[in-house]
Amino acid sequence: MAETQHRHRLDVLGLFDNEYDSEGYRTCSVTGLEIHKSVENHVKLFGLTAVLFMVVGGFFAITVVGTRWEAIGLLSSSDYYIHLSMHAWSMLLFWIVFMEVAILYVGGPMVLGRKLPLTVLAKVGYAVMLVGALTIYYAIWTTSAPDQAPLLTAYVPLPSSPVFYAGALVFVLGVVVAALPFFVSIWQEKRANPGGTLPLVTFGAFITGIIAVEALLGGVVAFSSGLLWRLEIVTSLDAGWYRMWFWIVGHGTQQINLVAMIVVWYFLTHVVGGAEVVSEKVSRTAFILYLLFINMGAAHHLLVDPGISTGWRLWNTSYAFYGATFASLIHAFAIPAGIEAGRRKRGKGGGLFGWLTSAPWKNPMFAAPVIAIILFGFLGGITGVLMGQLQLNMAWHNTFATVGHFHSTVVLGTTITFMAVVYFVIRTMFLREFVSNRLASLQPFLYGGAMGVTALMMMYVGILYGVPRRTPEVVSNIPGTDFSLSAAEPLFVVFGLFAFVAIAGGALFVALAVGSLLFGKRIDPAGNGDLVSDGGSAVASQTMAPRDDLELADDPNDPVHAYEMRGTFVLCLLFLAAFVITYVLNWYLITQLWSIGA
Ligand code: HEM
Ligand SMILES: [Cu+2]
Repeated sequence: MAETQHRHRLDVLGLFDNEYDSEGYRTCSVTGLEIHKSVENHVKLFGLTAVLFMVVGGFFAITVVGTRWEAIGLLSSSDYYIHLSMHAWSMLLFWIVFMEVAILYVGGPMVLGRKLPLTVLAKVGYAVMLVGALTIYYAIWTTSAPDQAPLLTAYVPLPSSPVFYAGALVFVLGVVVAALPFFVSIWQEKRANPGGTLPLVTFGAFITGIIAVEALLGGVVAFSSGLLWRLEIVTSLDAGWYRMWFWIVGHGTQQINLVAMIVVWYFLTHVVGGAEVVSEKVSRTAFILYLLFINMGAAHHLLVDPGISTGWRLWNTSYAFYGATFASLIHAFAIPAGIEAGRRKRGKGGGLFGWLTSAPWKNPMFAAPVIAIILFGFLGGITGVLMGQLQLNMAWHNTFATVGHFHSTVVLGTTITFMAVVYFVIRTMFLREFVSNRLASLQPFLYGGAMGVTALMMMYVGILYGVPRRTPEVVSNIPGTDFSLSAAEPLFVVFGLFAFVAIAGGALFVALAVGSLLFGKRIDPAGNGDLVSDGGSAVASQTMAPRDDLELADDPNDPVHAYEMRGTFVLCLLFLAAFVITYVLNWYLITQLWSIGA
């Protein structure tokens, strides 16, 4: 009783006041899941916090772009690095990681129909993450000589404030604590259901969780040794050693992003798009390949480091890492194939691409993940494999093209996908209508389209002109040299304009999310029928129900894999063609590099 009153007193906006039965459960009309309020409320808390951090990150995107577009030339070089550090930590760590904890709670206890165990730890983890984040903000914002703004990497021997390292350590530990309730819920499920197999979504979330813990432990080593070094308890720290440990977390968190994003792709395309899992075994095998090989990818950040052998670099970034690349290719086939076969089965196919043209494109919870799949694949995935290769890396390394690559992965892929999760949480958990359905339909296209062009321009100026990353001024002036990059100027105009449109698209997302929470009409708990018209609970339960036999979910008299997938096959051929062309082009460009200085 006391607890209920407490909750109501704090909940002035009525954001946490859904109706539950006496046990604290309610049935979701979209997924058919039994949702316990402990899970739902924590998902809301982490999700909402994530959006607020995106506001900060988005603000600093304005100043960063306004500086790199030298026609504007907003910031001085000392301020530039502070703003860039704020942008990177707000977006890549705070926006994304708070969302990821929410996604773990959805993929674990929510899908399993369980309570969130150890809610105290969830709250402590949340508070510790928040303290860590604010400490990092403080450290970055008050940077003064001899300390330098850390950027994302805080590379030793660049001295960053010890407060920064402490904040990073606190944040990482907070994430580990917040993830514990997720693992406990999986453990509880296995004890209650010893012979059962985890649902696909939960299985993927579990793999995400394991990769996360590995990454975060790497972060503990990197940031705590950085801290000891800055406190002068340790007098010298090997730069190469730090880089290796840093990239366990720096790259590892990108792998969490990738796997969490793929889990969401399965979840949303099934719930709102009418997809079905074509083969459970194949999709699960791909997740296991990630578990085994994906960490090796961290080595691709060390491809130009002199301290490690060529063989080590080649092995980790090529041979071993292709195990993970292969897994991505499997998902890249399995997800569209699931959409195609599932929709054909439901009579929404027709022709080669009828399953796509008839899809619910106006629904941002469908459109956003599909836009993400396409843009991530063509722009982020292909370039990642290219630049992860020893020779081609020489042309990409530390150029603006690198920034183009990772904005294609973490923005066009992860961020757009997580925006769809936020929309989903607003409609099905906060039970609010969007303040404008039309703008909500438009937003993923606006943001994805503009950011897609922005990322391409980053790649062009980097690869074609060698424009470096992380510098406020190159086009008009490289101090102490006659070397000129001014030929890149016209491309920077395109870059700048589209980047500002993309930022407007991000602002629209925030306005829709916050506006709908504050002013959106309340949806009747049985409402939301429009979300499931193409798929819905019956199909959704397929990815989410625990089962004893992996193929049980599929109707044996009408198996989904018996439906045609030729549209997906054509799309895959297109992808392959794009891959080959880009690959050959990059090798051609590298041959042109020899003429430097000739
Ligand atoms: C409209 C949205 C965005 C725009 C226009 C934008 C623009 C930029 C630009 C121009 C830079 C490069 C600066 C340089 O190297 O000199 C940058 C860096 C960066 N951005 Fe973004 N960004 C956006 C959203 C995001 C998001 C959503 C994320 C993460 C999820 C992100 C993560 C990063 C990171 C990690 C860096 C690198 C910082 C470093 O070098 O240490 N950005 N951004
Ligand atoms: Cu990486």
